[in-house]
Amino acid sequence: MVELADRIFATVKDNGQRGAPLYLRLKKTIEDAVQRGIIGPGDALPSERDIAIKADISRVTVRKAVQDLVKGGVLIQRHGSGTFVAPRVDRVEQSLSRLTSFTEDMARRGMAARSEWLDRGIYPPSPDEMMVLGLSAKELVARVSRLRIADGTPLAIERASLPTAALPDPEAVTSSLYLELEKTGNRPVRAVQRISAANLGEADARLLDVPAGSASLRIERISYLATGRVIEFTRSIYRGDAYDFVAELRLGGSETTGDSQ
Ligand code: 16G
Repeated sequence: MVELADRIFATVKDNGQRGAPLYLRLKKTIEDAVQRGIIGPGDALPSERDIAIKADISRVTVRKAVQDLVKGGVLIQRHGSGTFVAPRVDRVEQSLSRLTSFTEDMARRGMAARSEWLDRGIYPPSPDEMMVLGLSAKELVARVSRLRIADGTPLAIERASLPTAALPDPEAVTSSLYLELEKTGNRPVRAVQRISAANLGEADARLLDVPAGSASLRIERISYLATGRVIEFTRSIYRGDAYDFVAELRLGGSETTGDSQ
């Protein structure tokens, strides 16, 4: 940080903002450095006195800039230990992939989402549920199964299983499962999906209002909390004629974005 600070702060008087008050120029210099990753979350800033010397400005000016940045959440001050670049919050929003709910997906398309209940309750877990959700045979699982309908058209059958710790009362779910999870801080922040093709059996075809044997997409979603705990294991069947999944791919990085339409 020592050499960096020298470089950053030496530019304060000359950072293309001639005429602006010095404290604003210092503020901008620090903001730019954070934005470009020159200084990152948790990095300590030099003392007020050091900044003043390096930037050749008064300590009062430094204090004003730093206080503004603390108010704006860019920096944090810890008593006795100094000033630091604030930790990044909302990591999820910075990610390229979008983890949205059915209700949100439909709202984005201007469609009204509703559900018909197929089942909801607390049950002993199946072997699959035990494995994926990390439950023991003595624990119970919350199940929420719905026919998902958009603007009157049945689009999907979704069978969600969750640990009862996350959803103690499946009856509490009204329009949106994710909304209910959000209320208790249990909305997932990451998910892995497996998509495969299948032909619809009689019962599922009847629910989705298509002929038996029609094409469908089978989707398994395993969702995680920020802590890494699995929070949702959902098996869905989407109508093949009414739903496309679009994935954006990028060269070189490890991140791809998945989006459903
Ligand atoms: C999506 C998810 C499903 C999740 C649901 C919550 C897929 C394939 N599945 O449909 O796992 O449970 O959203 O939606 O995208 P809700 O909050 O509207 O109930």
